[in-house]
Amino acid sequence: MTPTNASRTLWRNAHLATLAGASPWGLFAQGALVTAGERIEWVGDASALPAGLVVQAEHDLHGALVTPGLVDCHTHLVYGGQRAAEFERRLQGASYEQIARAGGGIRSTVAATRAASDEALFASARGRALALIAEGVTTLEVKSGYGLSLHDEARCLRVARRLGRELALTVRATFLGAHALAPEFEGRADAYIDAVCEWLPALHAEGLVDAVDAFCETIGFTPAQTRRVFDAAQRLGLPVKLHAEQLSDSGGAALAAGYGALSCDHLEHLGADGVAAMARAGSVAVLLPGAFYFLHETKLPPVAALREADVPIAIATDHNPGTSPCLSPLLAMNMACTFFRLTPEEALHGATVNAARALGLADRGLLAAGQRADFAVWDAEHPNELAYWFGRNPCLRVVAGGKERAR
Ligand code: DI6
Ligand code: FE
Repeated sequence: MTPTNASRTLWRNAHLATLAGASPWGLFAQGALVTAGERIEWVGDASALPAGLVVQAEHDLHGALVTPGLVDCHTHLVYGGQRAAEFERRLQGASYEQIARAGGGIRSTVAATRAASDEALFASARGRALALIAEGVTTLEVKSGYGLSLHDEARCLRVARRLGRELALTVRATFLGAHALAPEFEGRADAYIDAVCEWLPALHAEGLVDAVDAFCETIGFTPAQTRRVFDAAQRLGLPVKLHAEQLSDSGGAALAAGYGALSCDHLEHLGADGVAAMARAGSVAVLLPGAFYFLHETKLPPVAALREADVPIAIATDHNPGTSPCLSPLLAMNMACTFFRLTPEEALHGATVNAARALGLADRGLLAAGQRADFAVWDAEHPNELAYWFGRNPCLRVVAGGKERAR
């Protein structure tokens, strides 16, 4: 091992699911990990640990399962209020579209978000982030999209940045100004898109944007409007991703793939052309079973076609107050298996390495030398249990950037 100034820690007696290498799960039943500062320096079978290893700290994991830290690559974590009353209305027969068209839905959360103080937005988002971390999440994406003005979108993105700083986990901030039409722009969607495109350089200059997203849908924005947002992102060199084909097929995935999108998300109504375009572009398919479940959807995303085309599949919670008030990445993995028929191994890849890729992050999601030392320790005998239990949290410890998170 090369000399390092970073403090070195040995994690022994680990049942490793590295997700690296050719074997299923990348298992080492009697494994060990060596971390140096924020990175993994060595990982493998304990019998092969380098001779004469000098460490500053040592932890015995007593045979517990260790996986890469989970990556929740699609959340709308920062918002004011909640929408339990809308849930009740939907149970009485109103559809999500009807409520949205009547000015409820996203727009009601926009009003609550604008009315909330920075401190209140931070406090509620912090609580939600802690729930995700408690289930093994070490990297989190947070979208804006409930401010819908330059002032309020910036406030939400600053809260996302503050979450990353104060919770010592990686937060990727995605600008989703094109989430819904701001009330000030009623009947003037094109003018609103002009405004969104004007805000982006200012938000980017403040260091608030890692990627740009839009909601391309009959109740969202058209493909032509989405294109204008993506052109603005491209001018700044920012990567794009898209809420595409959630409620209907508007060709959004193929459009996004044309911009080299990191990911296309939802995708229940994705057709063969969209799959082929995503495969060519290397875009990740982010499946969001929480929203599928909570909206009682029945149209399944084309998982077999995505597999056939080698499109990487990721799984996320899509945490948001309207369609997926879910704070459990493990439940999302379970639902990806029960509803979408992913294998438990695909679900774990989907919540780790493929989710990292959906955020443009190549340094995490696997346990391998050189990767970030982000991992979770579980009370489980085999990694297939992570997608099996639901309503139980088997997470014992979370390590992010080599440091153990108090939980
Ligand atoms: N699709 C969704 O499922 C969420 N946003 C989106 O573009 C819903 C957001 C909400 O209803 O508040
Ligand atoms: Fe979403």
